[in-house]
Order: sequence, then C-alpha cells, then structure tokens
Amino acid sequence: MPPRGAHKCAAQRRDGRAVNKPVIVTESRRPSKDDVSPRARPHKPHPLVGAQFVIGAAKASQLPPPGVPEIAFAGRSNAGKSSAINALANRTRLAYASRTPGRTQQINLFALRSGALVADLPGYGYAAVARSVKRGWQEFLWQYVSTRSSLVALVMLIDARHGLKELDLEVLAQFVPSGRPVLLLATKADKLTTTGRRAAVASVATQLDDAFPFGAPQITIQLFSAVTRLGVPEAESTIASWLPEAAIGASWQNTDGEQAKKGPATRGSGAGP
Ligand SMILES: Nc1nc2c(ncn2[C@@H]2O[C@H](COP(=O)(O)OP(=O)(O)OP(=O)(O)O)[C@@H](O)[C@H]2O)c(=O)[nH]1
Ligand SMILES: [Mg+2]
Repeated sequence: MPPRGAHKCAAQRRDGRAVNKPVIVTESRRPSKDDVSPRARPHKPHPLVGAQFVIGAAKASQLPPPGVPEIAFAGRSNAGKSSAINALANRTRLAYASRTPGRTQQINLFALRSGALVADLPGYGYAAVARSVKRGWQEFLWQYVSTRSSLVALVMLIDARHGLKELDLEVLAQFVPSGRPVLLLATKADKLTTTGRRAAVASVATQLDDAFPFGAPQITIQLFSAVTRLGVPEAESTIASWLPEAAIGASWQNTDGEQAKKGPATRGSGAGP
C-alpha cells in the first residue's frame, strides 16, 4: 500500500487534476494488518549509516573534482541540516550541529559506504554574519548548487513552523528546472501539534504551487524531526532511490569518522565551535 499522501496524489492524477503536484507525505504510515510479516519485508535502506567525514571546503577550489553522485543538504542557517544528517546517519555528532546559527561555514562532505557523497552546506540567510562574509558564502553556495555536475539531488531543510523563505525559493528556482529531485524536509515537527503539522505541510504545498505554477513533481515534502526521528525511514527511502544500488547501506552500525571540530580546511575547519 502506498503512503497516504502518495495515494492521494495518485487518485488526483487519475482524474486529471494535480498532475504535477509535489508528492506530500505528511505522517509516517502506521503498519496495517495487510503488511507482510517483518521477516518477509525487504530490507529497509539506511543510506547514510556508516557515513564518514571526508573534507571541508571553504571555497570551490577545495572541493574534490565532481565524480561520484553527490546529495546536498541545503537550508537556512539553523534550519537543522546537520542534525538531519546525524539523525539519518544514526550518529550524534557526525556533522556538527549547534544552537548558534551560522555554525557550518564550509561545505562538509561525507562519504557513504559506496563512495557516494553527502554535502552539509553552510546555512544561508543568517542576519548577524557580516554582509561581505555572507555574500562570499552565498556566492559559493549558489555556484555549488547551480553548477556542481555530480549533484544528483537536493535535500532542503526548512523549519516546519516557518515554511519556505525567500532564499529557499531562490535555491529551488535555481535547481528545480534541472529536473533533479528535491526532498523538502519540514523539520522540527516535534514542536508542532498534529493539526499544526498538517497546516504546515499544506501551507508549504501552496507555496510550491505558487512558485512553480507549471508543477514540480520531483519535489517530495516530508515532515521530519531529528529529535523524535519522525520521517527518518521515509527520507531514507527517498534518498536511497536516488543512489545506485551499491550506494545503499542496509546495516545499522556505528563507525568512527566524525567530523572534526577544529583543524585545517581539509578536516572540518570552521565547522566546530
Ligand atoms: N526540536 C528540534 N530541534 C532541532 C531539530 N533539528 C535541529 N534542531 C536544533 O536546531 C538547532 C540548529 O540545528 P543544526 O542542525 O545545527 O542546524 P543547521 O541547519 O545545520 O545550522 P547551520 O549549520 O548553522 O546552518 C540546534 O539547536 C538543534 O538541536 C528538530 O528536529 N527538532
Ligand atoms: Mg550545520
């Protein structure tokens, strides 16, 4: 049985409406009696489990040449990008998360077990950063998102309570026309009631309809919480679907290789306190 939101979209597609709507998955589906037994169930993908920190790049020349598939986690400062990477990797401090906005000041790359890469991007839109510094990062970010040829998909983090902001829409406007998929994680959902969550997702869907009147079917909206792990299995499935089979880890293991908090640019500088 498909997830509730996807089912609704399929029904809409059949009667000719909403052909290009983003797929909305509002809640994790509860198991039903029709589900196959746990033993017969295919393994669940955990594509970020076992990820290892590789390199921190503060400018384009420090990035490795494009090669293996790359997935970037983008979003406003403090949206929860690093926390989402940690939740998906089932680690507490693989990526450095902080209450202080603007902590991730470079592109931190993590290798998945197959070698595919995940990029934790610096947050945009943090007002307290000096304008010249902010312009520098943002140009680097914009350049990365719009020109990185190995970027196969984008995970965009937004605070579920605040919806899409102008800079988020600018990034999407850059990326969506390429046809590559986007997973929009409406995070910090633990801070909302059930009604609030539904309203948040509906409001984001309306924002997307307004921003992409011709449709953006490659955008999937998923409620998420790094605290309660709401949406983690769904996000894992979506991310796994973007990667070649070999890039998907099925086991649930802890490994070393956390992102260093201090050190030279090639080892996580600027990511730590
Ligand atoms: N309640 C709650 N707090 C969260 C969640 N995700 C992140 N946070 C908190 O939000 C703050 C920012 O999280 P980060 O993961 O560092 O955010 P970021 O987007 O990586 O921030 P920058 O790197 O500064 O752009 C931290 O205090 C996190 O603990 C969530 O799902 N629920
Ligand atoms: Mg961060």
